[in-house]
Order: sequence, then C-alpha cells, then structure tokens
Amino acid sequence: MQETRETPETPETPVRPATTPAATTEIVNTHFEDAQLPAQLRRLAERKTQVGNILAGEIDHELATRAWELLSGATDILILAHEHPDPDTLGSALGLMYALEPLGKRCVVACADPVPADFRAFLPGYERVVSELPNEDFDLVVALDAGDLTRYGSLYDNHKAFFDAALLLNMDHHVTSPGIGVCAIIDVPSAATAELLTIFLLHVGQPIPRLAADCLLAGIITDTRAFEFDATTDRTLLAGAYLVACGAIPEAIIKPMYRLKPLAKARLWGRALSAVRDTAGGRIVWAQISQTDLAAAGATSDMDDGLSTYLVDIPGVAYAALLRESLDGSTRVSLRTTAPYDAAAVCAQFDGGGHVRAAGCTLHMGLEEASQTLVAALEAALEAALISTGRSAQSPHPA
Ligand SMILES: [Mn+2]
Repeated sequence: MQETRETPETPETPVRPATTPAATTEIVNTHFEDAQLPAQLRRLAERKTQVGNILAGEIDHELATRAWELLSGATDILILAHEHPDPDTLGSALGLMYALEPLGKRCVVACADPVPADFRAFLPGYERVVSELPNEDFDLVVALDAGDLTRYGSLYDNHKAFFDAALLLNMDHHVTSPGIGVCAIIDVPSAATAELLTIFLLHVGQPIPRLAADCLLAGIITDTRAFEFDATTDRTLLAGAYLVACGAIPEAIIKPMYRLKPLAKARLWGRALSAVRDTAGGRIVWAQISQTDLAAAGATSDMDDGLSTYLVDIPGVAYAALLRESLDGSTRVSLRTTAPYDAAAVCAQFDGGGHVRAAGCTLHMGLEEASQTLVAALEAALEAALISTGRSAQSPHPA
C-alpha cells in the first residue's frame, strides 16, 4: 500500500471547518472572514462541549469511577492490544497511551503481533508498540478489545504468572467477552472499543489530545467500515464527531484504509473482473486469479484482498467467490454471501471455515477443477436454501 502514492486525487481537498480553536487557526482563515473568527470559534468550542457532555453520560458511573481509580493509582501501565490486531485494538491502546502520558503515567503498549504495515499510515505511535514485554514492572495492566487473556496471544503465554497475578482493567465491546480482571467494562452498544474509551475519557473529565483522537477515530472508523456497519449508532457518530472536533481527520484514515491501492493491485483486479463468471440467474458469481495473472500484473498474492467483497456487492448475488491458484497447485477460496446464505457452511464442506457472511477454504486441486467443484457446491447450497423459502434457482433474481 505504501509503494504507489500517485493515484489520482479527488479534485480538490475540501477545506475542513475549524475544529479546536488552538490547532486550526490557519484553516479557519481560509473559511471565515477574520471579523467572524472569535464568534465562530466560540460556537465551535460550545458545540464540542455539548457533544462531550452528551457522550459523558453514556457510561455506568460506578464502573467508570472504579476504572479511573485504577488508572489514577497506577504509574507504570501496560496496555494490551489483542493478537492479530485490528486498528480498533491498536487505536484504543495508543489512544489511551496518549491520553494518560500528559498525566505523568509511563505507558507501554504491547501486542503479540507486529502492527500491520497497512495501519501505519493512520496510527500515530505505532512504532512504540512492542511485541515482547521489556520487563514485568507494571502496577496495572489494561486489556483492550478482548475480554479473555488468551486473546493476547504469546504475550500471555510467555508471562502467564505475571498476568494471572496482575491488577487488571478490561475494556471491550464484544458480546461474547466474559470479561477479566478487577474491573471489566464490556460495553456491547459501542461499535468499537475506541467508542467506549472516548466516552470513558469524557466521563472522567480527561482531555483527549490530538494524537489520542487520531488513534481513537481510527478504531471507530475501521470497526464500522467508515460508519457503515449496523453496529453504528447515533452515539458512534457523536463519538466520531467529538474526535473530529479534537482535530482528527476522517479522510486521513478512510483513504489509506479503504481506497489507496498499488497499481499492480488495480491491474490484478482488472484481469480478474474482466472474466467474472456467473450462474443461477446471477445469484452465484466467481472470479479466478492464476499465478499467470499475478505475474502479468506484477502483483503479490495478498492483493486479491477485498475482491470477493467487491463481487458480493453486485445486485442479486447470493454467493460471491474468489478462487486463487497457490504456488503448490492448490486453490484458495474466499467466499462472501448476502443474507440469508451461509458462507461458512459451504466452506466447511472443504474443511474450511469462517463466518456466515465471509469464509474461506482450500481445495487441493487446480483452478478449473476447483471452480467446477465449488460452483457445484454453491448451486446445491443455493437450491437447498431456495427450496426452503419456496423459490426457484433458475428464475432470474428480482434485481
Ligand atoms: Mn473492536
């Protein structure tokens, strides 16, 4: 993602409205007449305060107070992001670090796995994330975005005795989290742990510095795919609004996360998309990527990432598959479905797995044979699903 920055820009970068008075005088000057400045800035500051007050009331007072007592009482704080990190766990950890450091806290952010290169463009402080503990001299551990110590991977495995005895504060938003430590705030209505942290910091009256806002907004935006997923609530948007008022810039996250792509990736997608096949009246679509395609496009095998999701957005599609030829001659399948079709159930037939809407499997055969095998399985799955709803697989889809 770093190698090609020459992609055509949107026409003009829009002038952003002013956010915090201190940080954005320059931008304000391009937007408002000088004479209007003080009143305008006052209005922006008032609005920020109003939004902050609404958010501050959105957390259980007892729990937040207990959590803040733990943080206030600690000096050396270990902040954990879960293994195979996403930007929510990392952004929450770094955001909390940037919020606590002005109070004189010494913070170490740790994650069992390195920060993926794709996230580095929009996560300030990523270079401070360590994958092994420098020591065990911490008086508090804060575990973020997972409510089970095993999710912290090798960090936990390598320091079991330390973690099992540590004073532990846990913040997460997953409904499946059992919660760990002396204080666990598992806030399921939050679309992201970063949303919960934003609310928490506001509740306890802590300022959110610009760098903390950048990290927290990255968590919210990526856990909601830019406020798209149905976990997004009015409160999620308010938290985003507050962080923007703190100086965070949505485009600085959304563009590198979702839009920037190397030229080789565009060429690879072009090859695959120009040969998309379909059956069952367009309810099943699939594309293939061979080693020849990868070589011709100058692409790496990870550059098919996102292509099956792109295909499932074709109207009327039930199943969208991407099949990629591996170097060992097997075929990797990435399957996406629309409701109510079950991607995991189909992939399970080939010893794969995943989620209802997104799953994968490996077929130990060449690309063409794998396509036929998979499509036969998809047709059977579609037929079974349609019979159960009294429709026909052969009729064209309504879209
Ligand atoms: Mn999350």
